[in-house]
Amino acid sequence: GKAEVRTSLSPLYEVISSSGGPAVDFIRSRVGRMSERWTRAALRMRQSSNETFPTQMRVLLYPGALAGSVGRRFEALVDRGGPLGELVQWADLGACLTILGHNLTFSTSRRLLHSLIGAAPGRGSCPIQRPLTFDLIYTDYHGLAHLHGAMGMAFPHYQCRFRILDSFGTEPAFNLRSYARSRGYETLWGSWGLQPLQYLTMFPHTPDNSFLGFVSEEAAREDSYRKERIAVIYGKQDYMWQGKSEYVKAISDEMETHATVYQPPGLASNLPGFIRNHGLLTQERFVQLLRRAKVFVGLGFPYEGPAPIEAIALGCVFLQPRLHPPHSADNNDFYKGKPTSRKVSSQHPYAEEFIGKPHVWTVDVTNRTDVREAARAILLTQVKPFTPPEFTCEGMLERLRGYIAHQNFCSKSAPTWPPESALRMHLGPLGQSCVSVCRRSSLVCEPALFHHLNGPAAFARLSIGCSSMGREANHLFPSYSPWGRHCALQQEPLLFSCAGSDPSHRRLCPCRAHLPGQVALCPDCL
Ligand code: U2F
Repeated sequence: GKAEVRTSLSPLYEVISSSGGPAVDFIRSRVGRMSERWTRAALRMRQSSNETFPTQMRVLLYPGALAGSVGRRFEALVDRGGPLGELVQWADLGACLTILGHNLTFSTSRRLLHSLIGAAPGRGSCPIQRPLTFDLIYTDYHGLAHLHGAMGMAFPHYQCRFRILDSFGTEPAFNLRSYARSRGYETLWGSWGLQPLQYLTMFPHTPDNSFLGFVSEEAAREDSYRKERIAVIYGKQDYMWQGKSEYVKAISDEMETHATVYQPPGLASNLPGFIRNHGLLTQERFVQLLRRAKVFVGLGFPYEGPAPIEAIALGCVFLQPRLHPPHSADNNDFYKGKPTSRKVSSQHPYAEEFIGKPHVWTVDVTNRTDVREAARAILLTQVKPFTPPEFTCEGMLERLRGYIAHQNFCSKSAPTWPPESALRMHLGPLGQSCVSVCRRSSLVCEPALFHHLNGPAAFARLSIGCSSMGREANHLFPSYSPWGRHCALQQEPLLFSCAGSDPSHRRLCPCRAHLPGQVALCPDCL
């Protein structure tokens, strides 16, 4: 069948209502709260697009983090200040796919997963693999292991249909098991050997992965002038406040300070007396609080969550700690074991780099004077609500529709999207990754274009005289090494990497332009 844009989310309610638990409750209530916005976006999409309908996909949504024993632990934390960012994404992904007209199945049960995709009991000890009835399976790293268990031998055959929700991203060097093992990139989560673009991130971290994102809040017209002298501290659990009392005090000297920290029943609060704690709020009431607030104050953790984007969308200024030296898997327990070498220079690098002032202030929070001055200056500035286009319903619909139409990881040939005409080739300076090389020219690194510059012709086009030319599996290639004028090509397509950098290599980078406020898509590529 054809995938026709829907203007109602009721097919989604039907598939998610069957399973229970606080996590699914959160997803359901978020979908309900935002359904009008999705409907409006769908109506606009119907009006504006005159293109032919794409094929309707049979899609399985399987959030593995909510299944089995991991799921029970996750569920127990939902109402106690545990992570909700992943649930935000699952809710929005479900809504987006429903609007785009696809056919959804949703499950958080391992048993159901087995009956949906597992091998049927065959004769004797030999199970029979049934053909997979889903075109696409969205899951996460936990779910990947469950799929592996359920599919057995058929797993490699079908893995090209998987899409992995992976908040912080997976860089190519960590993704290919043999390479990771021999080069010291082996981690707890990586090493599944999927195509790096099959991993979907919460923010546009490294373009080696596909940016999925979520949908932020929408400001009402009156939000920008309804502001009170209120700060809301970002931190749902006690431990996030540790070592931050000076910082919080400096802010509360300037304005009324609120919090939404989970308070276990019967236990005395550890929060300072001047904090007005609401306890953990429903998302609806949390958003109402942000509408009144002038400042949203980051404590340093959680990293890279949705809440700052929501706060900025509701007209708050986000005040956050600079992390110096930057946090990464090398020096930080949270990032340890995550398949990325990314260095995080503040609590929310996306907010810092892609949004910035006047909406985002990144300060040294150990410096009381800096904090006080920032707080005072913020109180004196008028700031309008701001939502990057890529975090609206329209933005997410456009992006996901593009991915579903054009990303095909089951084809054996090199990717054809985006087209070669989008390629802007750059030779970076020593030590820089293609992520930063392209960004410096206001472009974005596009891993699907690497294969066009992985040959001697590319070096010639840049007028580089190579004294020697080699081919090797190395996540820094293609690149040029000025010592000995050595040119190196990539042998293993899975190792094409935007993120890779090294002091002795000049990377050859496939950059492309992007739509304003939508890094995932290039102009003329849809
Ligand atoms: C991130 O997870 P978090 O859940 O900690 O991210 P937040 O930005 O704190 O908030 C997620 C949602 O929780 C909502 C709020 C956000 O959409 O509207 N909320 C709420 O409903 N009630 C409240 O009182 C306060 C907030 C990230 F998303 C994960 O990927 C990471 O694992 C985690 C750790 O870094 O951080």
